[in-house]
Amino acid sequence: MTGFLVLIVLVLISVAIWQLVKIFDLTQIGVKPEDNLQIATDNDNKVNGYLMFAFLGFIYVFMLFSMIKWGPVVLGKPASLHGPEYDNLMTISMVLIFTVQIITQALLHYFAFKYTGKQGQKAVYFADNNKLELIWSSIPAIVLAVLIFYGLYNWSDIMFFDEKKDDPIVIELYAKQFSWEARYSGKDNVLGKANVRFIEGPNSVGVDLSDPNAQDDFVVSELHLPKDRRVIFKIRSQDVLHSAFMPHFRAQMNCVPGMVTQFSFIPTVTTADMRNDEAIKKKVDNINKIREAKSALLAKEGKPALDSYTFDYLLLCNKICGASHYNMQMKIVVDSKEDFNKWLAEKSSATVAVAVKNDAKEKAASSEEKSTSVKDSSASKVDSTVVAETPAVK
Ligand SMILES: [Cu+2]
Repeated sequence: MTGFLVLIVLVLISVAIWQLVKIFDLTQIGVKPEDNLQIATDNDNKVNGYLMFAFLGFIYVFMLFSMIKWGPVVLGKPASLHGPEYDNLMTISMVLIFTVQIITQALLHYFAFKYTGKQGQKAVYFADNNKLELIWSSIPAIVLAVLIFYGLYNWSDIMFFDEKKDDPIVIELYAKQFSWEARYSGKDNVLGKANVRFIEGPNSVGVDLSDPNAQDDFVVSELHLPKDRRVIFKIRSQDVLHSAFMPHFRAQMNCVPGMVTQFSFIPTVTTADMRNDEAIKKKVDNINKIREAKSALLAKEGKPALDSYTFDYLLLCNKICGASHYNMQMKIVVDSKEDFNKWLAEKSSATVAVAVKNDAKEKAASSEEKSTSVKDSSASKVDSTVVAETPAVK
């Protein structure tokens, strides 16, 4: 692929040099018009006019082809309360763009054909026309203003919500190269303070264990959300800019080191219901067909087959944050209220504070065991310097 790109660049550079030489030739004094084949004849202009039409046909055909071929790849129905409004804005914008470009492309190419150059014909000098300018400035201005106001209205509707309504649950999303962790606020529904400097051992998101609110916090690597209940995400990053992207919920927010950003939505479709959705079923079948074909090829090479795919919501990173950015994802499960509460009760016992205490106990026990060994002191020193240096890594 790189070789092919280099080849194209070289060809384009040669064409550019060839054209520059031709222009240089034309500017030389003493060239007689009759030996100059570089000036376009009527026939050349006619050919160019028809080529314009051919190009118009090409872009229309390619547009239709793309819509039919890749149209089904777009996301299915939204799984959040604000999703349909968001999709509406997207649909209106796309319909407008399609309509305007179909008309303007046709006009542009038709006029290029109609007014092809003819020998001896001079262009009309046309300085300005206030009426025309008013029309082509005000129409786009009005249309764009309507779109922008509608977008702003949607944005504020999504971003400004009543934190006390809908019995919200607070969850922290912690981004780092190249994985996600989610911290639940536990029974008090208040997240304890956290700082990158507190990261050590099982305290992987840097919870401040002296904070009373942190005592019941727990960290998971699979995000569970309750259906029909508001979820407030508090988003942090350990190292670089990431972006928390939950496409099925039409949600995205930057994760910025050194600050907490926020996004909130109400999930409306459980994972089980989404798996039964006709459009999703079709997609899953399609993906599995591709995987089966690939597995058959792999089997020939004696390699293991690919797993079959089942639908899951995903939290993805949508900022190119490093080499393994593509693989920075976390599974999201939307549960019914009952299932979610069951899951929450199971997880609540495994809090960060307990994990840290257990870890400390284990360490103390193992260092007692090792105290007979001579190498022990140096080993634990190495360990503590690594931890001390971790926060400085940016
Ligand atoms: Cu990332």
